[in-house]
Amino acid sequence: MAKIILSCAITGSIHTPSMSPHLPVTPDQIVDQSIGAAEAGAAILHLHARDPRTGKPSAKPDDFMAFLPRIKTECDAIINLSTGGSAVMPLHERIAGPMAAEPEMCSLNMGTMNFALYPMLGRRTEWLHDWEEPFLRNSDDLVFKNTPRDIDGVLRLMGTERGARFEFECYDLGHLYMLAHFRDRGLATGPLFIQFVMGVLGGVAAEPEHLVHLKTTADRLFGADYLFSTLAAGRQQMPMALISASLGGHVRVGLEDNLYLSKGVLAQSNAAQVQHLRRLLEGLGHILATPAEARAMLGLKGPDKVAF
Ligand code: KMH
Ligand code: ZN
Repeated sequence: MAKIILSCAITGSIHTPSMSPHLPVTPDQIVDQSIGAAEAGAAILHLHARDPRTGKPSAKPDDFMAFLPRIKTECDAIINLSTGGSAVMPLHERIAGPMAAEPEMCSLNMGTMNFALYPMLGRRTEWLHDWEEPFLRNSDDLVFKNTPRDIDGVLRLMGTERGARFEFECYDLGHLYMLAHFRDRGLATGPLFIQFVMGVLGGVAAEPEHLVHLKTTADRLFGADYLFSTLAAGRQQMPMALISASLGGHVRVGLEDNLYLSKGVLAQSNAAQVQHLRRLLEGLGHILATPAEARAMLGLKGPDKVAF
C-alpha cells in the first residue's frame, strides 16, 4: 500500500468563533494547533488567516506572517495556503497573503458555486462577534466565484511565477473537467493533487457512491498523473476519509471542515482529529507519509524557497 498523505486544515473560513472555543483564531492558537497537528502526523497544514481581534477570516499578508515563520521554524510540515480565503472576499483579496508568502503549495478552487452556510445558524442566538450572524445568514445569496479567468490567474501568479503547486479543490464532477481543460492548456501540470470536497451545500454530498464516481472519472481524465485526497465537511469527515484511503487516496481532516470528534463531542484541537484518524488508518494497515515523503510525491519546490 502506498503511504497516505494526511492534510490538516487548521481554521478555515466556514466556522465562526462562537461555534467552538477550540477553533484557533489568534496567531498563538494557530501556531500551537498547527504544531500539534504536525506532531500527531499531518504532513500538510492547510492554512487560512484570521483577524486576531474578531476571528473574522482574513487573507492579509500581515495576518499570515504573524504565524507562518513560527510554524516553519517549529515543524517540517508542508505549509499549504488557501487561495479560497473566504467565499465573501474578491479574488485579489483572497490571494494577497499567498502572493506575499510564496508557499510550496496553495489551494485552487475549480469552479464557481453556491456556498450555503446558513443551516449552521441553527437555534443559536448568542454570538461573540457582530459579524458572525449576518455572515451566515447572507450565505443564502453567496456566490463563491472561481471563473476560468480567476483559475487562470491563480495558476499563473502562484504556479508559473512563484513555483507553488496546487491542492485542486473539486466540489463536483464538472470541476474535474475544468481541471482537465487547464491540464490540456499546459497550465496545470502533474502530478496533480486533487482534493475531492464533499458535503458543502452547493457542491456534491458526502456519499460513498459519489466518491467512487469522482475517482473513476479522475482515473479516466488523468490516468497515473494524479493523486487524490478527500475531505468531507461535517459529520461524514472520518467515514469518508477511511473510504478515500481504502480507494487508494489520501485524507484531510481539521477544524476548518468539522468541529467535532464524534457525535456531539467537540474536538479539543486539530491534533485530536489527526490522532483519531491516524489510529483508524493504522488499524487498517495504512502508513502515513512523512512531510519529506509527501514533498517527493507532490513534486514541491521545498521549504527553503518560500518567502517567510
Ligand atoms: N473548506 C473547504 C470546504 C480553500 O481553502 O481554498 C474548502 C477549502 C477551500 O478549503
Ligand atoms: Zn481552506
